[in-house]
Amino acid sequence: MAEAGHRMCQESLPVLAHIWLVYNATVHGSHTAVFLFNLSTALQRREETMTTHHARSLCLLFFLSAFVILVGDGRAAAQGTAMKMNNSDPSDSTGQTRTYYIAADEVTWDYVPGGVDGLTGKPFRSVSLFAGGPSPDAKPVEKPVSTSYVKALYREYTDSTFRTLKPRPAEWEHLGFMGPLIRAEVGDTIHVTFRNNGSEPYSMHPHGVFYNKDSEGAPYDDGTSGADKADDAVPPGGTHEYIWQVPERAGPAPGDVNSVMWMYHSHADEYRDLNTGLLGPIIITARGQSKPDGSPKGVDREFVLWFAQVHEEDSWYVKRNLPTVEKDRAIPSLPTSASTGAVYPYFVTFSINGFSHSSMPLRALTMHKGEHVRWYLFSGSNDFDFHSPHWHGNTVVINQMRTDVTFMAPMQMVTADMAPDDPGIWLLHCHVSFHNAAGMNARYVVTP
Ligand SMILES: [Cu+2]
Repeated sequence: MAEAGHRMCQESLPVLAHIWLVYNATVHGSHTAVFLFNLSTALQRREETMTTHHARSLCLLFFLSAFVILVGDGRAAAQGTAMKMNNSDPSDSTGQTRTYYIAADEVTWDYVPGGVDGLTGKPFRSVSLFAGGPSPDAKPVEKPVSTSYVKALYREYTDSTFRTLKPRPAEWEHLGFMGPLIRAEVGDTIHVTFRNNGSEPYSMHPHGVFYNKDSEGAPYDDGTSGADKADDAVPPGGTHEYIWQVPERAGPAPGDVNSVMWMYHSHADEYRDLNTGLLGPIIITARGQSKPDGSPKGVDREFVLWFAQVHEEDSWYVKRNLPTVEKDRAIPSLPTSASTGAVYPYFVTFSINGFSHSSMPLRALTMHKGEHVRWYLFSGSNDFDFHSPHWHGNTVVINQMRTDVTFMAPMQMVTADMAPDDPGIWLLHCHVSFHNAAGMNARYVVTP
């Protein structure tokens, strides 16, 4: 038995040794390769020169060396993976400090600014059906309704006095009712001074970046107390400084393109705060991959789109916006004559960044043929915030795969790269037909 095993070892060793030689020459370089080459040569000459004792020693030596090298490789690989995938050492933040002054302000937002349906080019008919009387058999009546609501939105200021709003750059006009873009590169630190100008407690809770318990922006029993609770729900009139670090694990992983998008949102009362309008985007570029303006190298244009249904009846400002919502008994509206089973009254809005019915200005989604355009998409947080963004006219690459439709579960994020090659005015809409009919669409422009 031992002799048979020994013979098998002797016969297969030259082949194994050669495979091993090639692997190690590639991975470990010349020293290991030379050693294994000598070993392999010795094994090939086994018939002429080797005694059983020699062969046994070489066999043992071969497997020992293989074991030592493989264990070494495994440990190095594990360490490498850990560094790439889970480097959350905040002391790694040796880059820039990115400072932002952001307030939660109470402002009025119109879901159809300009009052024109961009798909038809005609004035948008903002009406809803209401119960015609106390009897369930009463004929419903149609009444005009407003597309404007008081909301709390994040807005950027120039400094800690919060006196001067920072103008939103033209290329970010498309953000609509979302808060300002927060940018950073791996290695940076983000400082946000947050002022709550609203009438309810609000916070800033980021996704993806590294934070300590005093910068998480969410109240729950996490075993902390004192200063670590000051971030949870900043009272009306209060201010809090959130510090978020940007280690490797907050940036692109090996399968990503050279930037990733996260969101920040209020999490004092997650359900109401999001329907009130408090959210915004964060874009992180890989280390060394930012242009001077912070945008990722090789990308000409970026767009962030939030596909969301917003339940205005769950906003903190429902009483101001819809003072008679229950008394009025709005009937769930059918977006088209063909749709059935409507479950949403008019104050559940379907929009992209707060723009319904293609009311987003065309200039805000304009790009040139041949540019490298990066789309960051994410979804709302309500029960049926499942969306299927679809681009007409051009295709995108997502996770190295080609498509023109993608899919998002609530608050899911997707990055899509496009090289537009087809000039025109193109539809970009949620492919859930009900959502599209209810207004979840926009148009983008590719210039020649
Ligand atoms: Cu949808």
